[in-house]
Amino acid sequence: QTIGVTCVPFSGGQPKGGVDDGPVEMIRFGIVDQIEGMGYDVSISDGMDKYRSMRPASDPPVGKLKNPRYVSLAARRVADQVRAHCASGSLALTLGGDHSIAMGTLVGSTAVYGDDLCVLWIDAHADINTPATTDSGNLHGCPLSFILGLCDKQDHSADDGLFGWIKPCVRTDSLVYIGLRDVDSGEKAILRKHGIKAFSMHDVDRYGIGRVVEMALDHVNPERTRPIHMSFDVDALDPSVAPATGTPVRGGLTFREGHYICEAVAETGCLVALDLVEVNPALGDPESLRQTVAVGCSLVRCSLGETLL
Ligand code: DIR
Ligand code: MN
Ligand code: MN
Ligand code: MN
Repeated sequence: QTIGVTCVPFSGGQPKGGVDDGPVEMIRFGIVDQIEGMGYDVSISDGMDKYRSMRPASDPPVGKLKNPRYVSLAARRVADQVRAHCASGSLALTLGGDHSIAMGTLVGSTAVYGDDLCVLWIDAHADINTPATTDSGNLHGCPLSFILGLCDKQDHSADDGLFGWIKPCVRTDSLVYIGLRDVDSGEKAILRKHGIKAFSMHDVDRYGIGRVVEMALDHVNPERTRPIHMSFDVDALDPSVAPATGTPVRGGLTFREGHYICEAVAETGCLVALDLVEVNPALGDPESLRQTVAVGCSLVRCSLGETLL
């Protein structure tokens, strides 16, 4: 089995610099050697330097959306690279970068797996704002609205066709969340309206992570036969576990709960794409950075089948 790695040094989906250094720090920490050490072949997409140079000279907001051209260009490139990995039968591992790049990873994976694919979104946030509901204008809070096709016609006239290349490619009942605890009121309305399954930290407290993961998989993948794309925002973890991230929220997943999710997904044998995003090495002291990069790498290894025994 080959792991097709796409490094995306990109921060245009939110205002804090440094998250573009997430991939290089994970590489420096040894993620590629670690994956090879598990017996996988690794193939790395070329031209990761190109993401930085893609920033347009001028990129004024469209409606409320910030850096819309830059985000669109970068995500489009991500989509091509992830599609290529999936098409060759590799598991597509994407190292971010902020979460706006998931517009690209999901377009890429669904181009190959179609609507058989299901999505596990592990995050403190729902990332489902539309161009109309977003307060911040940060596109890392919006990727799912594009992927699910929730932007209404008005949103689209506002973005001038900029994101028109993203066709709805995941059904709302093929998506499930774990870890939510900071969801905007407009997002809550969207989740309710479309009946999107979400396990918040309240559910993790009530049922325990074991049952939550089982219920989440039962919802989108009852026979455990559908290919799984897991998009893991490191801010799903508690800030005491993953402090170096742009929008930390208290009351998150413990170290073990985060790893349990990855181990359980690995056990299904269905994982075809994994995003590990929002590691920001610029935030916090050197120890916070080391801790966050290390946990990012171990989440990846567990998702690829590393076990405790
Ligand atoms: C907020 C925060 N919902 C927004 N989103 C974040 O800006 O749309 N996503 N931090 O990761
Ligand atoms: Mn988040
Ligand atoms: Mn749109
Ligand atoms: Mn996110």
